[in-house]
Amino acid sequence: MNPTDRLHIVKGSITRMATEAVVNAANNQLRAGSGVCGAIHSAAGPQLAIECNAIGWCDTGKSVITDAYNLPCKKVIHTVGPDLRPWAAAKLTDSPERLLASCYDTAIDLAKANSLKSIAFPCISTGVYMYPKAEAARIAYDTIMKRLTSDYDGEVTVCCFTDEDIESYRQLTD
Ligand code: AR6
Repeated sequence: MNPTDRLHIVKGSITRMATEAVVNAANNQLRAGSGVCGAIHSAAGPQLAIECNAIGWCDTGKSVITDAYNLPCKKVIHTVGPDLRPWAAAKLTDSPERLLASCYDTAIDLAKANSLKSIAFPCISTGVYMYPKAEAARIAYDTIMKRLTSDYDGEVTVCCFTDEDIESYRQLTD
């Protein structure tokens, strides 16, 4: 199948995705928060927080993998997007663009390393972390397409939650 046919843009909740891996928009401490993270933790059940606490930390732009517990997927890949809220953005160690691209890259790296043939991403950093949605969609799309055309032979789903997110991806794929 050609790479563009292996990218799917859908609207819905990430907790319903039956892909082998689902990506969580996490924080550095891997604590259950709001948004995607809150939805994933409540659908997975309390054991997910126990495993996340044992890992304890993930750098911004990096990813870690856990079991999925009560979720329909096999594994959850937790990635920490750049936080663009003014007090946090000043502390970033690299450009927001490179850090956001690295979230998608490191999550796909883990999917590959664990032989996971399908992965669903939410729109990382575009909620609490305030990354502008259109710009985040362009970075996500470019990074995912690069991997689909080079070394990842699985399927990638971008799971949009809002009409604005879907619109951002439509403009890129039309
Ligand atoms: N399924 C898919 N997408 C969703 C869902 C859902 N159930 N719920 C919200 N979104 P956010 P971030 C969309 O804030 O910006 C948390 O507290 C939402 O519309 O979840 O990376 C973490 O613990 C938005 O487009 O993640 C961190 O502290 C996108 O998901 C922090 O927020 C991302 O919004 C991470 O912030």
